Amino acid sequence: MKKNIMLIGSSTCGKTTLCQRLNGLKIEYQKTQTIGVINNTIDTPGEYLENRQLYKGLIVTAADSDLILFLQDATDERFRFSPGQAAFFSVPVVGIVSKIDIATQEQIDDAVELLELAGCEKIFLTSAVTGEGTQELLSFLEDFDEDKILI
Ligand SMILES: Nc1nc2c(ncn2[C@@H]2O[C@H](COP(=O)(O)OP(=O)(O)OP(=O)(O)O)[C@@H](O)[C@H]2O)c(=O)[nH]1
Ligand SMILES: [Mg+2]
Repeated sequence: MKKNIMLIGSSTCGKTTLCQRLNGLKIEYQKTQTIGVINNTIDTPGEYLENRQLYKGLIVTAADSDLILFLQDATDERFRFSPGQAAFFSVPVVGIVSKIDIATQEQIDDAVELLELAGCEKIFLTSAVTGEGTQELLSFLEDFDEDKILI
């Protein structure tokens, strides 16, 4: 991946695990305490989305990103993104439904609908644990060109 990708989502939605998967690293649980970079991937703590005071940290960090991923855990009934939130960022925003290995079809469909409402231009269904859907995402990231329309 040559572009800088930033991951945003609630605590425990699977951002760090997906970062590990995308970068070919060992999958191991590690609570994210602060914004960190793994190769070209910018991992953020869930609290930055959940806490209004910290949210501006995401906006500032997004300036170094070429693409943003909004992650939603399909099994999580809380949805922290607001309608049209993707428009706050000046780069394209792609939606990721995470944990599809333990979600029902209904939960996955609901997560897709909510990410569309948040303004995501394209949505991937993934499991960072089984690897389902991550190859499609990786291929997309490899080919991503911010000058081209996503869909
Ligand atoms: N079943 C399943 N579990 C997952 C998946 N992705 C992450 N998890 C689990 O969810 C828990 C939280 O994952 P993290 O990747 O640390 O979540 P995070 O979004 O980085 O969380 P914060 O750092 O707190 O913001 C861990 O126990 C992971 O093993 C997935 O695709 N499927
Ligand atoms: Mg994390």
